[in-house]
Amino acid sequence: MRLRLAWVFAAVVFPMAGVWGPIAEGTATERRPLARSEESDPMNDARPNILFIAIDDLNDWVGCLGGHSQAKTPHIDRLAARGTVFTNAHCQSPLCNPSRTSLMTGLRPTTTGVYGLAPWIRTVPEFQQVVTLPQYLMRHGYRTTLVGKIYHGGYPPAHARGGEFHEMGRPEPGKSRPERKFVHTPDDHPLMDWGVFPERDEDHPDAKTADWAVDRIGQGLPEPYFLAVGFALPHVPCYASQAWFDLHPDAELVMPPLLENDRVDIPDFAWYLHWRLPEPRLSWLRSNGQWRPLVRAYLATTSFVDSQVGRVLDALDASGQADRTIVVLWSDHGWHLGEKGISGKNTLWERSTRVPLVFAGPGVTQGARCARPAELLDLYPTLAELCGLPAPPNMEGHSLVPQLGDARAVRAWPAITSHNQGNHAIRSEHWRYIQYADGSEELYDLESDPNEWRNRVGEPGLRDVVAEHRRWIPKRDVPPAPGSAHRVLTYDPRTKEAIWEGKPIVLSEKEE
Ligand SMILES: [Ca+2]
Repeated sequence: MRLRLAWVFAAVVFPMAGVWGPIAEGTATERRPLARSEESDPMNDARPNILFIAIDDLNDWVGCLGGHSQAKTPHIDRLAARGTVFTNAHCQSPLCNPSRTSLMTGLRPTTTGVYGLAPWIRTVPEFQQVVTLPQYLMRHGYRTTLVGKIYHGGYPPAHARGGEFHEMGRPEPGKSRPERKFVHTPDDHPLMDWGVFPERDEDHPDAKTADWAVDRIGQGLPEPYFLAVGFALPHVPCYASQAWFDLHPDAELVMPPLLENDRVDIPDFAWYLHWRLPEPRLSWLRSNGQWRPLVRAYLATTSFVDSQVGRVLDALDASGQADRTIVVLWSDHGWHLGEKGISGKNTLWERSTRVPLVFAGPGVTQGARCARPAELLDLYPTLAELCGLPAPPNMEGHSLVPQLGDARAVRAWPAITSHNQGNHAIRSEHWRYIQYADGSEELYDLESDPNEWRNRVGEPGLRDVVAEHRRWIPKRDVPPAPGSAHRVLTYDPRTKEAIWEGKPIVLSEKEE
């Protein structure tokens, strides 16, 4: 009982941190009838459907990206084989809410000021009327259906869903928590847990999400449709049944490459981006014998969520609609599993920013791999173009259609990731350049140093490289939007004071 109370308390204190948000409650669906104007487009018969699959906190540990030699993701890999996989795709923010807000609006976090786990974009005065991807598709006759985690933490709030989409699936709740946590991290945050649970795959909330999507596809969605299916794993808690752990035996586990003292050549400001987090540091994982179990659980839950992706893909194939359906699969950001001394996200390094991004279906080259930099906010204009719709206005991303036709097609832009005002990473094909709010910098040669172990920013021979990357720092770089909370960092260059979640940062209190 005490544990349950603790979890209720934590859910109140960390309302935006919940993996199983209000979406997962109840069995009904919320539906809105189609407006007449939405049905009148005579082109609708020719427009492809969109199956939009989101995975939470999945880094490049998938077979087709090769981020971990033991990743077992046969279903994502088969999707990649029948489409184009972007091997250099990056999130716009290394955190759920800002990354998803950016993807769904086509706007950078530095434009909206949405950097934290709050606010919901519609509460930001300037963006109350912003047209999201589902809304844009609705205006062009698409039936829009969402299930699982698409926006962060149950956004939009239940009272504010009108006009956002036609229907939101509310699958039967799965068994989301064991009786007792397996792992007790320093603050014992309810989400920081991993282990074998539940006993049966079908009881996991992600299986319920897949069930709902499979049923809906089987019933025959009115075409053209946009069906968004959002899975919660491998976001913590990393729970899956025994079979998925058996697929990744502890004795054979390959641990991620690690350089001791990796951070000696990194500015202190890098610590400020993830000053205090529920995700434990590597030092804690090691001293508590939890590093291997976490790596194993991440691989196991990734394999499990891959199997649920497979069920949805099978349902699409069985529907007879696959040849007129674009499938896009993405993750909102990556995850550290010990690299650079931490677990979790909230950094501007490759481990946090690199994401799986796969397109398949009409207009997409099969079996292609594109190494050009791609951004998640490219999805909105890309899907619009693939569907033959007019180019949506005010997009900050760029359509990937040229690369979906020819993976070698040149791309003029790097991928940019920002985390709170003033902190940016610029990822080109060859380099990663980072600039923090206090002006400190990093530069990595990803071709010779894929683990980003050697910060080369001070080398005289690389000044031109630094200058070329610096010019991509977003010109518009706004402070946090009203209502910002959770993971919010501000910096005052006059006083040199950094504030983390409302409290001044004192460097000597750094927790490594
Ligand atoms: Ca996430």
